[in-house]
Amino acid sequence: MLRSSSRFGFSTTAIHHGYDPIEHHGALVPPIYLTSTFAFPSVEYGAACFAGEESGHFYTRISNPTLQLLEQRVAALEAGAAAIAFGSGMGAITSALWTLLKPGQEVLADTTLYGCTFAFMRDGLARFGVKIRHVDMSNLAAVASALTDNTRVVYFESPANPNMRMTDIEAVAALARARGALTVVDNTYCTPYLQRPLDLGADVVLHSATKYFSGHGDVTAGLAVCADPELARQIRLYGLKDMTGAVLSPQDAFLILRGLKTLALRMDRHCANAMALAQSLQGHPAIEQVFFPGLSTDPYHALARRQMSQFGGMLAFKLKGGAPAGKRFMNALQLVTRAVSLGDAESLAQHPASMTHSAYTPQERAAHGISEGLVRLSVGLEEAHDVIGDVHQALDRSLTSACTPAPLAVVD
Ligand code: 3LM
Repeated sequence: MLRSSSRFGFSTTAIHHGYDPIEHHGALVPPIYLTSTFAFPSVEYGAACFAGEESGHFYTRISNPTLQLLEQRVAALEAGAAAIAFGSGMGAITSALWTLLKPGQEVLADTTLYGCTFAFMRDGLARFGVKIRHVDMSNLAAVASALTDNTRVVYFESPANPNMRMTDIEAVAALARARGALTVVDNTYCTPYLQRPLDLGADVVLHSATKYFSGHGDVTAGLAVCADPELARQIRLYGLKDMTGAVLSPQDAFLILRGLKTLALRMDRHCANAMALAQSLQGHPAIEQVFFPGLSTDPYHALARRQMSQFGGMLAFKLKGGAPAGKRFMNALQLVTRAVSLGDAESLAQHPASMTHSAYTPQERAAHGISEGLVRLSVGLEEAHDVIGDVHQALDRSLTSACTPAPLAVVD
């Protein structure tokens, strides 16, 4: 049965890697090991597990067969040596960074980050003596001069949440490596189906598996994937086991394993729908600028063509009428759901300044390129023409002053 991904394509790996039904009573679908603890055949064996001399499972906060299968599959999909599953994306981010950093060391982070990641660095890491500096990662000269001998971690998202700025992963990872720093990339927006940062020289890839990996908006989960198995071991044994305890439940691991089987199919549809919507928005009288790397006019288009296999399912735009027009637009939506998160079957719209990026102060948002009027869309799996129709009617209504929320349409 299939044990290694090297010979097989993305979906074959996502569906089969690491599991042989014949070893599990013929069960086609991997069983859920719904247990918090594991019996030891002898006290000596238990002691050897704790000493790291035996690789058996002994407590689900450290490892569990259902989580292990998920970890092996995601490591194979990201071309990593090992992965660790977590109870949320923030669990993955905090567990990895608490493990990698010591007081006195520095993180060099992109200017734009998901709001809670930014807050974790500003309020969490900084409080414990880690210095955080933000630099525009699309400016390679600025990155080179911002790196110091104390820089331990270079951290970014590409495309960045919410404004779709992009970073040249290969170039930044090479600069970081030359100064002895580790490159950590949040690959949530792309998934390994669209982009594989480890292949481009990154050291650690992080995911909110709550998003596309799950794909159905019914679970929170996270993953860290490392090029170096020793780094993965440290993140598991310090970051996960002792520092955050952000363990994933085996039932939720099962849901992510199920989501992975259709990831490629769903991403193709998300990408096609987002491209169709982005193209339809160009030149709309209500819109000042569309941010989507698939548009040939986008400043990151050439980089996206090089670094990603398609352009993703996320886009953002700025309305000419600023934040008030953005609110009118969002309240006029009838099919697209007003909600944070992304990567679900349903198209979702949110206002970063008051929602996902409200942890930034208004001054920080201005300095970090997150405009108050920006609207973000996670383009779902509905028929593209239905999403386009709803977004356009809401844009048309945003040009007038009506601001009462429209009830979501019941599709019958
Ligand atoms: C959101 N994002 O709507 P969890 N990394 C990235 C993310 O976008 C997120 C995380 C990590 C959103 C969540 S806002 C309250 C809702 C790029 C989450 C964190 O811990 O699984 O939510 O992942 O943009």
